[in-house]
Amino acid sequence: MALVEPVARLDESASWRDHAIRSISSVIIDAPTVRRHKLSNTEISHQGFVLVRVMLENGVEGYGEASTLGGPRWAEESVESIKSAIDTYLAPVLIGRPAGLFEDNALRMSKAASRNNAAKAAIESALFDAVGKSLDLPASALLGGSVRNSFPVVWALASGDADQEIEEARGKIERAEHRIFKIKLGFADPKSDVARLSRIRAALGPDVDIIVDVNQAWSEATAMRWLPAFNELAISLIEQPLPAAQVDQLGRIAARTNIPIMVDEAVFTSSDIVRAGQAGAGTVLSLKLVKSGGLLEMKRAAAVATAMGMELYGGCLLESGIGAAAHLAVFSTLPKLEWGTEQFGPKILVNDLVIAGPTYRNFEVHMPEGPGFGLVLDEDRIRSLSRSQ
Ligand code: MUC
Ligand code: MG
Repeated sequence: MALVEPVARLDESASWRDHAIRSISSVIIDAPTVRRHKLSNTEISHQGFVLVRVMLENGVEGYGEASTLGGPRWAEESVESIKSAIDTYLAPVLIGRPAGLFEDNALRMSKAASRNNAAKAAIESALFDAVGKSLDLPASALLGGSVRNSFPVVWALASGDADQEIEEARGKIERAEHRIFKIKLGFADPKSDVARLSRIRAALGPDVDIIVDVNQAWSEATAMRWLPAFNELAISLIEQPLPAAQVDQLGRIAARTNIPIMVDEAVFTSSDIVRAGQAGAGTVLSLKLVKSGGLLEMKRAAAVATAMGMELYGGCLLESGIGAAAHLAVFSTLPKLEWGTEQFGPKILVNDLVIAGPTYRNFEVHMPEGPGFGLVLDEDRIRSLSRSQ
């Protein structure tokens, strides 16, 4: 009860009225990628986003983005379902509310719709951006303040063609953009996957860090048979080899291998983290806004994982500079992010959706500077890639 009073009084104060949400709009964007990007269960040549704009009464606009991978394939949300959830259920419960009551706004969204995490995260991102800009503060300051501004950044090799992947990786190393590579597996049979991996390791040499992502494609038996080969290839991390629901089976695999296992699709909520931790299913967690459903919840997920003894990896779902900046704002506030981040999404797009956003140099991604997320949108590009309403 104690909380109700101050919140009610704040609602009436002039500055909270200035920060009240006047409108929330959303648009679907289809952005071409520089090459085909393959996962075990889908492949894309266009990335789908929903761009959210929140306008406050003071005239300040904040941006958020929901990313999907191959329609409702990587997770259950698609750009169409995200837009519909935002327009029909989530925006109406927030209009007129003070944008900076982040927790209260998140509660309202959870009451209006269960799950729909990407949709909620896109709105909450736009709220943080708008309030940060209104207060002339970076969004990270509203999340506890940054402890770092740049991060070692992973690149994913995902064409399935070893020659192309070797050339792509060499280019990234030469330009000092990336020297940690995540190789997508599971779209070919395990024997071909291991052969492809061996060719890449031989070509790139022993000093390059290689992690693999199987995107749930293997059974426990397949993992038992093929994971030992990864030791010889000096693979440093194995991401989500088994189906998301098979947490106990993943625990048994983790107990048998010397290489750390990272849980991705298996873990969306904090309860999932506890369950995975108890089953010994993973020693590393991939953090993503589309899983947590918001910036605050992603921070909580990081804390729960750390308490369960897991290390943290800054995941992505191929966001543009808009979603990448929102992730980096949260990652920058985490006391530990042992595995860096894979926020390379802006670079897989033929053209990013921002003119000012994250930058890539010295093998790191650098957070944009400035109030909110520090973004300047490429409005012409966005217009040309937006679906007609
Ligand atoms: C995933 O499963 O990790 C992130 C990078 C990438 O290539 O795919 C995504 C999703
Ligand atoms: Mg993954």
